Amino acid sequence: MTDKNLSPIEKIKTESDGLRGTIAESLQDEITGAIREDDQSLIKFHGMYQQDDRDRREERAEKKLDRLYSFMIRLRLPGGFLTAEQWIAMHEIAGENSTGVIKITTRQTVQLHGILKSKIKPTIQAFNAAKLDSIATCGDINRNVLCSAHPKQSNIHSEIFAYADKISTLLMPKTRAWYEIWLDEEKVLDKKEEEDPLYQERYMPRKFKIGIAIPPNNDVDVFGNDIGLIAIIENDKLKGFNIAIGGGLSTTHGNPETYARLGTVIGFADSEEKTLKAIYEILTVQRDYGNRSDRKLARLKYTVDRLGADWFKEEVEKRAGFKLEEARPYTFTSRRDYYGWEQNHEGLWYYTVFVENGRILDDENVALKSALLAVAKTGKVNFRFTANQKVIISDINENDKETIDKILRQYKIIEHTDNASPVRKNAMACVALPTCPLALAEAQRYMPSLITKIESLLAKHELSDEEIIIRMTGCPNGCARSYIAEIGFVGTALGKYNLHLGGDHEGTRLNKIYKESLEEPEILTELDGLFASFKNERNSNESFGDFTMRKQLI
Ligand code: SRM
Ligand code: SF4
Repeated sequence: MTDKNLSPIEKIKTESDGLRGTIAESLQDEITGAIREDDQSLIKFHGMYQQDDRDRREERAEKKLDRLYSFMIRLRLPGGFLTAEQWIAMHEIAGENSTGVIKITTRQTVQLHGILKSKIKPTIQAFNAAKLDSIATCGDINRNVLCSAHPKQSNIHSEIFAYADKISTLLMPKTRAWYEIWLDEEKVLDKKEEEDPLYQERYMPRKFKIGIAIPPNNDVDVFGNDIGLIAIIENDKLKGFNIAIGGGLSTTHGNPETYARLGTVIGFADSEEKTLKAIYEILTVQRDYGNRSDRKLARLKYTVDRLGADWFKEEVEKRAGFKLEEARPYTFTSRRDYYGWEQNHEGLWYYTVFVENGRILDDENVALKSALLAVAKTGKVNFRFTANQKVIISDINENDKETIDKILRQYKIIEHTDNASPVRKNAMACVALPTCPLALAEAQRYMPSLITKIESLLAKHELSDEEIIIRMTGCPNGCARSYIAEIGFVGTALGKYNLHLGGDHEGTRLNKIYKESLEEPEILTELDGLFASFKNERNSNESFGDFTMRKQLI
């Protein structure tokens, strides 16, 4: 590939002086709430996005005012774990510097929105004081590493969970830019200290995502990741991981070259050393062979399909110096969260809270944010985020369970969780409007009311107990993984959605477009008919997704 063909972001990365660019100067500029254009690409590697309030664009344009710029900051939380102390810090930071809403993402971490330029540095410094960072949570680099969240999932959950942190650490960039810019650390003078054999100066061709699943629950949607690790456990011993490559769930409307793809299992690694080495070399192969001219085709999935999964595997093995073994058998049966109280093998208690679309706030229905703060203040819990945008109050001793239960009852959290229907509990929507610049339609602001209407349809057909997985995204990028839902809504324009059908309960099948650009009345009419057929023609225990596939409705 000649330099001429490289996408403009490639030049920004290589000329950025280790991701510094002119971010420091951009921050000083008091004339605008924005930062310079090239720096907007670079701050992503620092875990931030420049955004503006899209609800207010028109009004501000009429008044000839600049857009209302602010920043979103995303934390790096491998496997989605926070201590009670960190929760309290995050609660305070959210209140002081952001919109106040703590947003759990589909990758087990937290985003704060609406942070003004002048508040970025104090926010990062406050996070750092709580031993939290936002390094590499965005940008062309390895992102937050997922791991099955529920400790009851396995007797060796903590051993497997530790891999999320190990992988995250292994794949961190070597530049000290984040520390220098946000924490005022002294500038690195000897550039050798920052030499980065993995990312070099060009970083990855595109974002890179890794998830670890602990069968039989695929709560992390492991096949939607660039690398998916499936833990193989025999007699309560971790034998190693099956490795899947090339998962990715984004498409672009009208661009047939783009597609969602589930990861391909290429083999098994039987030790920690081999697993980490294989992961590292998968990144180096993608770094060297990924498409750096067309960002739409730059994810690992396209490299794997262009060069072949067998070629890719051989190249990884050559670089790693060992061969992967044949993949071991495993079975996924679900990808749901276990709501309410659950206990793990050591007798510790866990309460999974229903959080609609991952938004933690106090609203007219429930004071979720205050409740979780009260729980954190007991100092007797940890917090774990799930890849389904929910939170688990975790690691509670038998003696402390009553105290936590009392707080949850006092704030009506138990009622709130118990009363949510199965379909609402399983649903996810991405952020979309008003902050996401790519949104074509609403998602998290609209999904709750649509679910209420879908609940009525399900009740009409006596299907209220069905665990149907419904997901919505405001554009085809797939942030709430709508392409692997049983019912997926993908925004095409304001108020319009493509309706996808046919995903399964285990996250092992992509859905397909059933009808394009439907408005709400059409969506409800379609679902009414589909639910009626499902009720009358389903096989026993058949899920809605399996039914739509068997009937070849798509
Ligand atoms: Fe995403 C871009 C939100 C998970 C695929 N995603 C964005 C941006 C940053 C918009 C932008 O580029 O300016 C959104 C910010 C909205 C906002 O205002 O907060 C955004 N993505 C999210 C989150 C917050 C959705 C949520 O409601 O939870 C998730 C944050 C995850 C995290 O903590 O790191 C989120 N994004 C995903 C996922 C799901 C996953 O990773 O399991 C996907 C599909 C899987 C995949 O990557 O293939 C996803 N986001 C994208 C893409 C398409 C990437 C591609 O391959 O083309 C974009 C657009 C881009 O990168 O150009 C995108
Ligand atoms: Fe924004 Fe689209 Fe992602 Fe939703 S799916 S958050 S609209 S980029």
